[in-house]
Amino acid sequence: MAIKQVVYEPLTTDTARELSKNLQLFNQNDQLSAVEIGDGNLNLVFRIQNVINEKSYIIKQALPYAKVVGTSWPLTLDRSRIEGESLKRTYQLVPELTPKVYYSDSTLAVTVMDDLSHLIILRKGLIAGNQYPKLAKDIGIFLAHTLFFNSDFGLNQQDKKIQSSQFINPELCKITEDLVFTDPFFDHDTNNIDDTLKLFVTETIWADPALKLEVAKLKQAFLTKGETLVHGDLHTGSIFVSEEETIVIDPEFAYYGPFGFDVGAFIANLILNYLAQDVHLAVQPQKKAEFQRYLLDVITETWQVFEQEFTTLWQEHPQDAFMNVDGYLEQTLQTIFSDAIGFAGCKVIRRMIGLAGVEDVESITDVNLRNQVKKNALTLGKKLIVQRNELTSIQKLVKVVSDHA
Ligand code: SR1
Ligand code: MG
Repeated sequence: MAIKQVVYEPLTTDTARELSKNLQLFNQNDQLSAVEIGDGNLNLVFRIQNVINEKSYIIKQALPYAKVVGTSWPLTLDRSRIEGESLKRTYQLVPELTPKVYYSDSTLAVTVMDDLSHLIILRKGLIAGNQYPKLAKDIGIFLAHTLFFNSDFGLNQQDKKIQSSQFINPELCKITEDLVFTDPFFDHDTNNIDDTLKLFVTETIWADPALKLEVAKLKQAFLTKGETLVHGDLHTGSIFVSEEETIVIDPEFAYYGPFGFDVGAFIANLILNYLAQDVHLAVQPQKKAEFQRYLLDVITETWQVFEQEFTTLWQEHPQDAFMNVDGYLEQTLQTIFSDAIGFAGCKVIRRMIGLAGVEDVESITDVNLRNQVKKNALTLGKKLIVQRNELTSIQKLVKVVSDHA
């Protein structure tokens, strides 16, 4: 059905509309609207809609550079292939939590998928103080199924090796290695730090050798633990939600990495929203307390659902002879948990001082209030990294967050 495009060119609204007709997503005579709606750091995103019956699709196209910086930062188009393959694999495992891919083309670097415009990006929903009753359960299930069934525990070990070779993603991993695990911990020119915060960052982060040692270990885990196919960028901007639905998008950073990476990313972004609510909801103390309690409950329930579901999958679909050995499951879960807390700490810190901030915090216009949130986040991120092996239960983790001032 598709017409193979041999040369890459960035789409325009006109060529995106034309492509959707060539792909027979619509009839030739349909009147279509096309709008570029991408607000992320890297890609073009077009929404193509039949103006009469409102049927619509998303065409996502990778640009050959990082949009957030410009053409001076070239970036592989292969991330589009990775994203398409990851979405298709995830759709096999959790179809209700993933957009369906209708077409992908690695030359044009496009992926055509469900339009999710009836949902809201979770980050925006949380900033607005909305609660999503299904979120924790859905993300717990998403994490358990994707992480288990792409690992040697749940996938034939030969198949896992073949699959892992399809997700070699060096350039996108390098972004994470630099922006999450390296640059924020040094006085690096990619960092984005208000002058009034620089002394605090110097003393609290850059001059702390014990912190740096722990970050070095976490970076090493990111570099070497090819345990399972991770989403690779599971922040609250990568999740669409409503009260009834949760859909995870945007796995262009997917690669074979540590079990705890996605878990940590999700927790980190909930923590950042929690800290930012000190300002956003400052004039509504009761709503603030209630909403922050909700965020902690989401963290708790996500982990509990993940743990229960992972345990069930471990017992029902074992691929390794050792999986019924006493203590193996418990030790695996404990390692996932402590890795996740450490990764969460790194992600909290990178969003405060690194290249790409988060709207939850950056939308605080008063620089003093924003800096106070950033200071809280930096010291909490540090605690998570250095105390990760002592935080041996979800209750202990949540207490560290709620006790932190
Ligand atoms: C240059 S890309 C900056 C960040 O945006 C993505 O969402 C990733 O988190 C990446 O680190
Ligand atoms: Mg993204």
